Amino acid sequence: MSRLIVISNRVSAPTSHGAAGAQGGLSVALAAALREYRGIWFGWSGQQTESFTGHIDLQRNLGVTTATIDLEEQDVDEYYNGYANRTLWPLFHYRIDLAEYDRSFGSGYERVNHRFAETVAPLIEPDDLVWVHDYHLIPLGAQLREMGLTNRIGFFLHIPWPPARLLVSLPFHQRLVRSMLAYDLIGFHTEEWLDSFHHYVERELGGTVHPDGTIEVGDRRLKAAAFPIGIDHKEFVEAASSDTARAAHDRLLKSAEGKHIVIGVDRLDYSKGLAERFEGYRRFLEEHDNCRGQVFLLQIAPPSRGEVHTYEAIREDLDELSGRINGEFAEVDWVPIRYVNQGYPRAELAGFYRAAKIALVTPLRDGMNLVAKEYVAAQDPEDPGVLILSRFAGAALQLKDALLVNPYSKDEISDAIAKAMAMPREERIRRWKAMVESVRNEDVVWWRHAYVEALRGCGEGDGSPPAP
Ligand code: GDG
Repeated sequence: MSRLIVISNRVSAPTSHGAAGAQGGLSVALAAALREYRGIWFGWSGQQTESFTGHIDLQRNLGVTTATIDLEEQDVDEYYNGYANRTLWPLFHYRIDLAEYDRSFGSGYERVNHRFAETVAPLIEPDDLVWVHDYHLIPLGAQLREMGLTNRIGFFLHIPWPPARLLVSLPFHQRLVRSMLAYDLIGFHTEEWLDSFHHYVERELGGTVHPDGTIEVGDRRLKAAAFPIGIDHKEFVEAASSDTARAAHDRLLKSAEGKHIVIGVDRLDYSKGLAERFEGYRRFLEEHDNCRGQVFLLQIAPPSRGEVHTYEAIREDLDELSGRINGEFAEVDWVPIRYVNQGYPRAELAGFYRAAKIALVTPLRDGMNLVAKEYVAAQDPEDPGVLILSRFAGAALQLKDALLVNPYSKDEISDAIAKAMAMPREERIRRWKAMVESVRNEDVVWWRHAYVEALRGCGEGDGSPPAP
């Protein structure tokens, strides 16, 4: 069987104590894929050096080989903090107002992709399957082709693909998208992002999309398809019933003193709609004064990308907003929002999810959103909580039995909280059963098999993902 070479911006070597802090399920999932297919996980170490050396740090931990490189400070500023997180991230999340265009970002992005290509190419053997991840590395496939690689190379985008009308606001957008034609298979989370990609290819590149998912532009033929990522359901259910989870659950419930817990867990990021969520919750408190003192919002929001100014700004805004709401409504024995800027180990998180009667997962735009699926997985089947989910998260296409809301509407958020608080147990169970079936069936193991087998089949079969 061919080896799998996974390439992503950051690499997290697996540890025996599992993922802690703000590390998500994706790194656990990729490590599992590498164990299964053997191979190497290549990317940036997260460390900076004075000047780029190309030195590869090869390590083997718990059956996974990782190969990492350090980057220069200028690389990190222009490629990671710059083009990836100040240009592409906001634009792809429909925030053209926040997207910054700077010539040095674009050249830094190209340069680092080239550095990745040059250093990883010698590690790749002719039969290897190469799987490139996310918006940091869009042009990498084309750079590897320039170095003569003829392997099957796939790309997976973890964030939304924006509508063509937005994407054209990016300088050199055609150059970026044309570079993607070097891949054999491009994966998105949902049909919606896939449709937007098709639309761009037809409208801006004059390409053709065939009914079997093949895309043709000039003499290039490739596949694009939707592969909705899942969580490791089995692992998460186990984590939720561990002693650590039980202790976290009991600690939170004890401190709640009988009040309903509404939970939110998000990296501190403007795409997650935290300010809008707080405003929606404030509307709920205004409209349901009988519920004040009966409920509180626990918002866990570990900071991310602190080097980028907009992230500092959102942090300040949220500090202020949560403080204002608490000042406005708090009583001597009740605070409406517990706003926590730190990460917790996964098992503790699972315990918190289980203790919460309601989850507010209301991103303004999200490729998928794994928190929604983790919340569902962690519930007690006899007495599950209610998921309130943004209709603009990729997960909303699978979790149709959540209470779907427009995250920009305070009224919808407020009404959904009220509905969730009053929802009878039978209805909660019925909705949860429908949701957990998709979380269980379309889990991360299904996702990686579907993608890797489709990549392997490129040029042979029709490349479409197998049924779950
Ligand atoms: C990108 C896309 C897509 C959060 N706080 C803690 C913690 N987390 C974990 C969650 C979850 C992960 O972080 C967040 O995943 P999301 O999917 O919700 O969001 P992004 O980080 O934006 O991920 C997204 C994803 O890629 C995968 O393709 O779904 O749309 O934006 O796993 O649990 N984990 C721990 N402690 C915390 O305090 N341990």
